[in-house]
Amino acid sequence: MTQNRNVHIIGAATSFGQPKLGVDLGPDAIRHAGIVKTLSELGMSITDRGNVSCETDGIASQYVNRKESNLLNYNAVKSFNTSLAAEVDDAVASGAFPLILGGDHSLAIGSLAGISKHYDNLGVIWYDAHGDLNDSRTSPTGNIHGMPLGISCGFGDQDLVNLYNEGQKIKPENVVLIGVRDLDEGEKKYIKENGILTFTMMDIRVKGIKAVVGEAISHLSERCDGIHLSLDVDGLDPLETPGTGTPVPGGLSLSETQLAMQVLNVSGQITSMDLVEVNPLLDNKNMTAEKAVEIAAWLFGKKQL
Ligand code: 5AB
Ligand code: MN
Ligand code: MN
Ligand code: MN
Repeated sequence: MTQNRNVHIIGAATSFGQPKLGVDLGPDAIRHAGIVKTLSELGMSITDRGNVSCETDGIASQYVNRKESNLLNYNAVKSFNTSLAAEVDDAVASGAFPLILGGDHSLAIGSLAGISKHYDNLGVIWYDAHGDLNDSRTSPTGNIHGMPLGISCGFGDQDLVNLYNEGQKIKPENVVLIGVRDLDEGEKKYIKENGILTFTMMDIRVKGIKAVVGEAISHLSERCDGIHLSLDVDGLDPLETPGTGTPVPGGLSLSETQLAMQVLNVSGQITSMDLVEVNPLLDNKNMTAEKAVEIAAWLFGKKQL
């Protein structure tokens, strides 16, 4: 596979999956940091499809509307992701590489719903401090941004599992976690029971990020017809990317992330990407959005010199 140079940027301006203000401004912060110009200069053909948003009637600010306890902003998350899935589906149908800018990570429910329609066996690399494998029973917070990978694997609220099209969107054996260091008990159990290939920060310290990403790619390319990269900026260390709602110390450095993206670029296997959890209201002079642009640039082939 070679890199698809036709990139459609889709802003997922949502904050419904968590309680902190400002993560819905992430897509525009990444635009201000120069995503279109940077990727264009690398020879990509960029279409910015603007932001997907949805009518909420103040649902987010009231932080209510639970379907059942422990699924906060349930209706808003569901309606937002249904709109997002349609937009992403349309981008993939047109032959483009969808680059979804977030926004909180609950948006992956919609992005994976739209993308997976086009693949028989979509692989997913989840680059994150967290597993995002909770459901309403295991979640300590009720925040749906801690659940999208579980939901996409068919675990949890069945209306969210069946969002946009029926059934689970990805198989747990087609998932690789990279950078995890903050898992809840239910997530640990889910990973063990489903045999999800997991590289914790300790594994990365032992093996090195280059070997880890190489293993992830060889695991997935054997069995998958496309690979989605879902990159949560809290996978990086908060020293590098402070503008995010759930920072966890001891993460990947920017240069390790550069190496990871360059290995993925050389593989030519990545067919779509989420770049999520950038919150400019928690940031220092938009540096996290600037790092997000750098990360995308490395994935799309930027070289050191
Ligand atoms: B993120 C936590 N596991 O479920 C939960 O940032 C944190 O998308 C989730 O990775 C973090 O609330 C979700 C404690
Ligand atoms: Mn995270
Ligand atoms: Mn996440
Ligand atoms: Mn987060």
